[in-house]
Amino acid sequence: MQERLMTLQGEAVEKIEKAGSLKELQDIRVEYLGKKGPITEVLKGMGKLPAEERPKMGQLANDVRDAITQKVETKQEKLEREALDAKLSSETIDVTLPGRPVRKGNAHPLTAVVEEIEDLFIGMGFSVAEGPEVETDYYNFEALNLPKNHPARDMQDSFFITEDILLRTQTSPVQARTMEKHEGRGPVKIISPGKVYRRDTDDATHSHQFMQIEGLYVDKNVRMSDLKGTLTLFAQKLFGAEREIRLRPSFFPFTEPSVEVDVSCFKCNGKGCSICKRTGWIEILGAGMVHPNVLEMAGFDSKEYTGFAFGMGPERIAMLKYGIDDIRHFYANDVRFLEQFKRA
Ligand code: FA5
Ligand code: MG
Repeated sequence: MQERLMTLQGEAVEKIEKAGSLKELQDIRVEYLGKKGPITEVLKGMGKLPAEERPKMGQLANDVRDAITQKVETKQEKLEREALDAKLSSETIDVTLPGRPVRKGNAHPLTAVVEEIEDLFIGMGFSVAEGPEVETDYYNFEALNLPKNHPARDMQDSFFITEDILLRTQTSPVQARTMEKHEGRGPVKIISPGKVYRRDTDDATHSHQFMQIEGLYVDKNVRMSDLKGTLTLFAQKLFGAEREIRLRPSFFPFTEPSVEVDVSCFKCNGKGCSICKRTGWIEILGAGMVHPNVLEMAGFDSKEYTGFAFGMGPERIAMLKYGIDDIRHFYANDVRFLEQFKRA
């Protein structure tokens, strides 16, 4: 019996040493130490031994079992450590590898120009106001001194939704809405960027949907010279410190007098080139002194208050600033176009 035990121990130790995985080791443990294993078998046969040999044999069987258990545990630790080392080394991050660059987007050129213009006017004390794109006939036209059937409505061909609701053709309705909120008390000093819609045929300089930026300053003693000063600063900040502006008489129903504002050509400095069509001047916006009817309709006393207003098309301004030859580039979302406007 002693011999049998020693052979079993030798076999088990040899197998344990050869075991290459935790699974294999587990199987060996079950094979030798399990309920149906040879050691249990030996212990069961103990009864057949003479009484004086039993303690000695029992001791030996226990020693063999302990030795095998000990060996399994040592091997198990070793295998676990190896598995962990392998995992750690395979998951190591090599921080010296070059990174994969993340493609960065940039602001849409139109957004960039609108934000630049906003910042500029905020710096002059204006705040930003907004209004709805689906507008009533009242705010888009009537409150701006354009009663129903007024011939000047033809200047802006409109998308009507019902007889009284339309897609706004201009940002000027925000003037009327903002003044109403002030309930006859100045100052009102806002700019209002946003989308507008007209039934214009799309071509290189026209779109049926485009942006405008409205400006409005109403207070006591606001004069035409304030308008000129404000717009001169605007033109110089946007197109260069040497720029001048000139005001040409024009017509808008909501301003009196009304003007078109030109900036001296930034390309040829006024000498005449293809950008300014040889005139030395480029038209950038429409403006004027707020019509007394518009002030009164919005609840302002036109004997006490005066104001100036202006409206510009940021697409046209961006086209001038960046030399873009077709307004449709803004809406086509071609990355080859958009990526040219990455700011440093
Ligand atoms: C107006 O819309 C007036 N509300 C501007 C104004 C405001 C005048 C306040 C006085 C006081 P006008 O129709 O000219 O004006 O349009 C203003 C600008 O919008 C134009 O100078 C142009 O830059 C732009 N614009 C007009 N139509 C289109 C179009 N179809 N596509 C792109 N831009 C356009
Ligand atoms: Mg015009």
